[in-house]
Amino acid sequence: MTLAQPADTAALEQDFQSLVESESRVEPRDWMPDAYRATLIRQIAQHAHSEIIGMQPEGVWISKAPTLRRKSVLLAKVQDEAGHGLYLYAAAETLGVDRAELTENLIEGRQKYSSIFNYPTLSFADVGVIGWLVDGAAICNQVPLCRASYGPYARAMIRICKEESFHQRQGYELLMTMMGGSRMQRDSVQDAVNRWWWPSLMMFGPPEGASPNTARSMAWRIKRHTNDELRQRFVDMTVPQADRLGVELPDPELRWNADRGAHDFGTPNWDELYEVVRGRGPCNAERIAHRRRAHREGDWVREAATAHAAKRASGTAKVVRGAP
Ligand code: FAQ
Repeated sequence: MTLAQPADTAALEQDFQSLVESESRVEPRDWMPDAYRATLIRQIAQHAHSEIIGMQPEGVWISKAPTLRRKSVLLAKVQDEAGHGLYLYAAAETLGVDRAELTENLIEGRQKYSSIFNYPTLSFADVGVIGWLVDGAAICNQVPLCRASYGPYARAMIRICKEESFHQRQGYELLMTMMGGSRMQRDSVQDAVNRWWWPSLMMFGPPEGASPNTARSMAWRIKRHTNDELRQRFVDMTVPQADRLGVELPDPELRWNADRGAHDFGTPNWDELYEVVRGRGPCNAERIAHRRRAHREGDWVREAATAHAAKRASGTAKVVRGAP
C-alpha cells in the first residue's frame, strides 16, 4: 500500500465530505481525515468517561434506597451506565485507540468527562432528579447522535438512547411518588430541582461563539445541532413536565415566548461551567480519586484475564466443562 500524496489527500477529503453529506455512514476501515478521527476519539472518549464517572453520584444511594423495588431499579440503572461506557470504549477502539490508554487519560486528567457528575447527591430525591433532568438532557443530546456519521458510534447510541429513556421514566416516576407524599418529601424534590436545574442546562456545553468544535463537527455530521439548539429543546420539553410534577424551575426569566414558539430562559453561569470543567467543581477530586482506586483494585482481574487469554492463545489453558 502506498501512502496518499498531498494531492490525493485533497481528493480523498472531498470524497469523504461528499460521503458524509450523502448521509452514508463512515466505517472503521474507510479513509477519514486525521482531524475527523481525532474529534471522534475525543468526543467518544469523553462520553464513555462520563458514563463511567456518572455511576458514582447515584451509586452511593444503592445501599440506602428506601425499598427493595427502588434498590433494584437503581441497581439496574447504574449497571446500564457501566454498559454504556463499555459500548462507547469499544466504539472508540475501532478508531485505533486502546481502552487502557483512554482510562489512563481519564485518571491522569488528560481527558474530560461531563461537568454534571461533579455535583453531590444530597438526598434520595437527587436520584429522581438525575433520572428526570440529567438523563432527560442526555436523551436530547444523544438522540441526534444516533444519526452521527461514524457507524460504530451511531449504532452504539441507538441502544444507549433506549436505555436512557427508561432511566428518565424511572426518575420521573420516583419524583411523582415523592410529590404525592409528605411535605418533607415534596420539599426535598424541590430542593433537588433547585440544585440540578442549572448544571443540567450546562451539560449541553458552551453557547454559540464559545463552542470551538461545533461548526466542524456539524459539517462532518457528527453533531446535528448546536449546543444552544439542544438546550432550548430540553427547556421546552421539561417545562410542561415540571408543571405536571408540581415543582418550580429556579429561573425567574423562564417564560413562554409566543413569537418564538419557545421558552425564554436565563443565562447559565458559564464561569461555573468552566471552573467545573477545569477540575474545580464541588466533587471533581473525589470522583477521580474514586475512579483511580477502583482501577487499582481491578489490577488483579486484568492481570488474570490477560494471563488466561495468553494461555488460551497458546493452547495451554485448562478447559473447564461448561465454561465459555
Ligand atoms: N462538561 O466545542 P464544544 C450522560 C468541553 S452522558 C465537560 O461545544 P463539543 C448519561 C468539550 O468537550 C453525558 N466538558 O465541544 C448519564 C470541549 O472540550 P475540548 C455526556 C464539556 O464536543 C446520565 C470544550 O468543552 N454526554 O449524561 C462540556 O462540540 C445519568 C468545548 O466545547 C456526552 O458526552 C460539559 N458539559 O460539544 C450517565 C454526549 N461541554 O475540545 C449517568 C456526547 C463542553 O477542550 C447518569 N458529546 N465541554 O476537548 C457531545 O455531544 C459533545 O461533546 C458536547 C460538547 C455537546 C458535550
